[in-house]
Amino acid sequence: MRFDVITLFPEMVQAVTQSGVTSRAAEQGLITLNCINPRDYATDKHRTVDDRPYGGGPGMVMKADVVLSTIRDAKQQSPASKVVYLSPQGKTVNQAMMSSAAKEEGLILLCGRYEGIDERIIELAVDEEWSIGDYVLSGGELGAMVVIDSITRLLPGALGHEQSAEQDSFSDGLLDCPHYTRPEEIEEKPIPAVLKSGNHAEIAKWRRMEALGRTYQKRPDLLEKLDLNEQDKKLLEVFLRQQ
Ligand code: 9D3
Repeated sequence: MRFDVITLFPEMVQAVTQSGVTSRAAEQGLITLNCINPRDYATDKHRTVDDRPYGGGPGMVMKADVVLSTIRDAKQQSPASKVVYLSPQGKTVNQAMMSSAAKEEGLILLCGRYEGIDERIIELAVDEEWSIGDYVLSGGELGAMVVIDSITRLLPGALGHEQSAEQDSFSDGLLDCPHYTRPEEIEEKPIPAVLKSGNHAEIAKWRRMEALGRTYQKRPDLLEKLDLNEQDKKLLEVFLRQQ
């Protein structure tokens, strides 16, 4: 999958290719990251990318002419890619949106800075507008990095151990079960005995029960969206009885 990121801070976004799953995916050629700096498309002596807002007020706005030229060049490099503008006004991303985006050939991720971009850019050249949550960031770069990370781990071969993406929290609409490793006991807290039983069916059942129980307790909103089968309903009852 190809990511073209339009950003005034390319070094910030390039960090995704320097650690972890996304770095390995780039090495393996599963993803390509190409950063395009709008400053390179400014035509004046000072390479101006922003200007004062019409109507007055604080802050600056990214210029339509400069950003449109940048997007046009990105589209020329990646004609099949959707243009996504990261912005607080966008649809809040979720795992389903990441899954569907992972099937695209590529994405052109447009990162705003200052107060945002001239609205006409959105009307003329943006396909979708995405937010990463209801809090204030200083620009779209962290949003683009979140999107790249989340999509990359869904690409076949990116995780090495293939089940992990499926087992992730949210892939089946539930939170993950708890995890334990050595030591077997710490500060008088042992691990749950079932995990040492060697009974893999019992372990799977226990993990499912914990996932259902924690989702009920921590994220009831997620559980409300699911239509639990009879077995899951029983497991949740057992979990709640044990609390
Ligand atoms: C404090 C400035 N705000 C005026 C009321 C508006 C505003 C402008 C620009 C708020 C944030 C930003 C920059 N944010 C992003 O570019 C951004 C973002 C975000 O702030 N929150 C969640 N997702 C995203 S994606 C891009």
